[in-house]
Amino acid sequence: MKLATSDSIVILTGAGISKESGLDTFRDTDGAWAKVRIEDVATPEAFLRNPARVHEFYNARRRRLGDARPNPAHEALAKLEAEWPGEVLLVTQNIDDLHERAGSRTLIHMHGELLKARCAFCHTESAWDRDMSVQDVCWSCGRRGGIRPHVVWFGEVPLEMERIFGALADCALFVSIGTSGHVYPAAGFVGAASSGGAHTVELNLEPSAGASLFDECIHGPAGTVVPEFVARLLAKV
Ligand code: BJW
Repeated sequence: MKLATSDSIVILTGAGISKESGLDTFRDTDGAWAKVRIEDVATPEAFLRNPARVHEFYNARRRRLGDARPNPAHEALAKLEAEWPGEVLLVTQNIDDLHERAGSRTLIHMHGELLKARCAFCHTESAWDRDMSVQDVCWSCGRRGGIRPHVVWFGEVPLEMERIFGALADCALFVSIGTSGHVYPAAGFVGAASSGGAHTVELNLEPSAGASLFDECIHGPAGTVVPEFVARLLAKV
């Protein structure tokens, strides 16, 4: 891998990076989608049909955040951002706050954040760290029943797409960590980065659905392979 220290890096993370912190992935045999149906909790239609069921799913996950701690993979990415001379943009599909808690600052939560709420009526956002219910009243418009998790469900447009695709077109290195490569547009980032001339690397427990699209694949637990990969990059500085 030829990389100058002034080159920019884009990193994509998915649920696999938080697995060793005690949070569930989605598509592993013990993942969230083995316990609940996507159609019941992760679509706008599910929220219209049964908002209490959707709140129950996200309330349980929000409560579990308190017990989770950043692991060595989150910490290594924060160290990379702090020490790499070029730009480092971290794009996460995860709605947990483990990257922030590890110290990452240049971070996009493309699928939203568990610790924020949004009003379906007036579209304003607010920080939110407690259970959510259909009885909650909007802090801005005062209406009841529209408070929803600030997350991106199937059929909704992920956040900050223009900024992400701009960074993918300009980066020299794209690294995908702990994601199965089943969900678009994130699964298409490797193609966008390759088209722009970037070297592409997958770090995942096992080959993802798009593994053949990467220039280099390293398979193993994120808590081990990410710190090793970051050390390899920082040795160039
Ligand atoms: C480890 C590990 C360890 C385990 N160490 N690794 C047909 C074709 C193409 C696209 C579509 C299509 N039909 C519909 C679509 C679009 C749709 C889509 O992609 N569907 C597919 C299922 C086919 N996408 C959308 O609707 C998106 N919106 C959209 O496309 O808008 C249009 C548009 C886009 C761009 C510009 C303009 C317009 C929205 C997608 C929303 C996804 N939402 C969810 C839930 C909300 C958040 C939440 O509840 O948390 O986001 S679904 C869920 O999947 C969640 C995740 O962020 C996302 C990705 O999952 P992830 O992170 O990859 O987890 P897993 O479990 O799948 O994989 C974990 C991996 O880790 C595994 O590989 C393990 O091996 C590994 N692992 N332990 C390292 N210790």
